[in-house]
Amino acid sequence: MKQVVCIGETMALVTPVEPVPLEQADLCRLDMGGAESTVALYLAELGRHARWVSRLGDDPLGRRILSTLDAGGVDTGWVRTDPGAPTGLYLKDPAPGATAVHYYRAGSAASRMGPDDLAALPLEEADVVHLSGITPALSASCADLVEALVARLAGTSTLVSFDVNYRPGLWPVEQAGPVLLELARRCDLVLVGRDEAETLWGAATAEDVRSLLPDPVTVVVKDGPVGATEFAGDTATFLEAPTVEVVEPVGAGDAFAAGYLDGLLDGADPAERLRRGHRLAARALSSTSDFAPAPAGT
Ligand code: KDG
Repeated sequence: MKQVVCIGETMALVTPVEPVPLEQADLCRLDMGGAESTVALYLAELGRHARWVSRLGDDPLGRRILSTLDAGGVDTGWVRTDPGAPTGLYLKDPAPGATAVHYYRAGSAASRMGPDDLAALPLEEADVVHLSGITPALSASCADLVEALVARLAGTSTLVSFDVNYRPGLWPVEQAGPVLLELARRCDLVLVGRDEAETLWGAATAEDVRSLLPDPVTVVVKDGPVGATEFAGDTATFLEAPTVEVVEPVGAGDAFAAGYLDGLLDGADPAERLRRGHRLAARALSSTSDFAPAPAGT
């Protein structure tokens, strides 16, 4: 079976049960959130062999994350427990039109990952290795891990998928912009929001992003409710997004990435790849969880 390996940090997540600001919330839910493990959860749900690679603390939150991923069908066999550091935590703070996040992740177990975490893993056997621009922002050793990974997989048959995922709470744009652009240029597939490309690189349109990331990189530029454009070789394909009543947007990009990768692994044409991305993103937009449970009866 085709295998996707997703690498990155997952944290415990506290979210108000109703989409109200934290200061006003009476009830909160304990959940988990991590861009790459969310992609793995959707892919596992779609019947894919999806692995997640990371470190967790030797604590109840780490064990809870591990058992949730196991129950979701994600292969966690390569996850390491680090007794020397805690599992990270983040809080979602919904506000009209935007959700703020508060991180308690500095010095977390995952932030202590480095190139050695991957050295012995047969990543070349995977069809896709998926990573995000969050990881190089976590620590110097995590930045080294990403660098070593991209260098190692260059020129192999493993497709390196990179979701830019700029997190302003982790690093300033002046630092993140050049690092993320340089990494994106060396990956096979890049997923990026139009607005984040503008923030990071001043690229205002999908075509501007394409000109920064030319062939052979396949680029998917997501423009929220407008739609998404895939640039592959000389071909540009745009697909409008479905209309969705947005409950909470965090996690929609990960859902899109999973749907798109699922289409790619099936050899689906560009419009179908984008359609699968939009379909899962719509599900995530309708939920306050990063990984949105499948609607009843599906
Ligand atoms: O894409 C959603 C992620 O932002 C969320 O799950 C938390 O991975 C996360 C991060 O590091 O911000």
